[in-house]
Amino acid sequence: MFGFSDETYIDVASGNGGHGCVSFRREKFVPKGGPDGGDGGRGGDVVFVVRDNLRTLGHLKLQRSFKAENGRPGQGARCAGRDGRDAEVPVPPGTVIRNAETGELIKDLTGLDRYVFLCGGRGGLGNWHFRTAVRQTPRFAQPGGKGTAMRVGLELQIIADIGLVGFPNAGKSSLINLFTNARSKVAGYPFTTKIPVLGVLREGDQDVVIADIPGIIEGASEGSGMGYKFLRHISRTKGLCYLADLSDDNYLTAYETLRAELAKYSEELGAKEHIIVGTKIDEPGTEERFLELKEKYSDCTVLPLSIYRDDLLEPLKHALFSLAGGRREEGFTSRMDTDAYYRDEA
Ligand SMILES: Nc1nc2c(ncn2[C@@H]2O[C@H](COP(=O)(O)OP(=O)(O)OP(=O)(O)O)[C@@H](O)[C@H]2O)c(=O)[nH]1
Ligand SMILES: [Mg+2]
Repeated sequence: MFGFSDETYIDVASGNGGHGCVSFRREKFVPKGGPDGGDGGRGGDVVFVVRDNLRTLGHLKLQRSFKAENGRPGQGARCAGRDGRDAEVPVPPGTVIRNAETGELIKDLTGLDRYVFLCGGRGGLGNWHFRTAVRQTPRFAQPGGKGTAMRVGLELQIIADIGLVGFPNAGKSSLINLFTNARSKVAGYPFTTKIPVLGVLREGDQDVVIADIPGIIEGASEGSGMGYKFLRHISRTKGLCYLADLSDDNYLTAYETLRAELAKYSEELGAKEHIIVGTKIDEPGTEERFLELKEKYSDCTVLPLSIYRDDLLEPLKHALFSLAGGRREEGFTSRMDTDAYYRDEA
């Protein structure tokens, strides 16, 4: 199958705390100098760092294990051991941490720069902490706390403002290529797009991130075709753009079928704000079909599109901007590396 890196697992471990030290002050003119064992250092944490320049989880297939450093043991003369260095796990925006076995959600990193996932063990106390009036020579110290090790699943949920939804061959990739910097593969056969592609539509200082996902077919919510696997990528969009291919005989039912399929996958997805785009309006007989479509869904924004007609671009662009609610959310990068998807596909 295609290796789009949208799911992986890694092994992470925080560091053990350093042991406290047992030591007594031994100095020439200080007989019985008393306990002076220092504390152990803290074990390093496991920290997830969200990096805007990453687009996939591919790099985590090359390094699966992240272990923070152990704290160093304490030393004599009340010297504390050094704290262990943290282990940083770089992840792209939109990453979600899950329990590797059950798939249960542990943490959604959206909106965060850093997230301390596992704390290192605490440093053990040195023996000088344990001196009392009646126990002047404590020959023990506290051991360092143990770090935690576990396997976690990571999942990438693409953060796009608008998701394109359409049957295979409806013209989704053509649309994203026309409007954005994306270069999604276009061809006259179904399932050309095998992995999601993001593109940015920019005007002035505003931009809208659009996601092209593989075509959805009836039964997708039960796993037919390949769109299903990618529905979650559009689950966080602000709006959807349904494509109805006007040159196809199903042009009048496409929208409803697609929407019902999405609703079966998730009610929220089916209820998302949306517009309808009738594509390929340069083909013979499609003008009438478009009017029919527009009339049938008169309570919805229905717009025509042809990749050969520049006059239709502006109204659709406008509709896409208002669907996305103007400005994109804070904390999302506009830098796109769509090529990364292709690299991962290989
Ligand atoms: N005449 C005409 N053909 C178009 C238009 N837009 C797309 N096509 C053609 O329709 C075919 C499918 O286009 P794609 O953009 O690959 O369709 P898609 O929805 O991304 O398809 P999948 O990725 O397979 O789901 C290609 O042969 C395109 O050249 C259009 O506006 N007019
Ligand atoms: Mg496509």
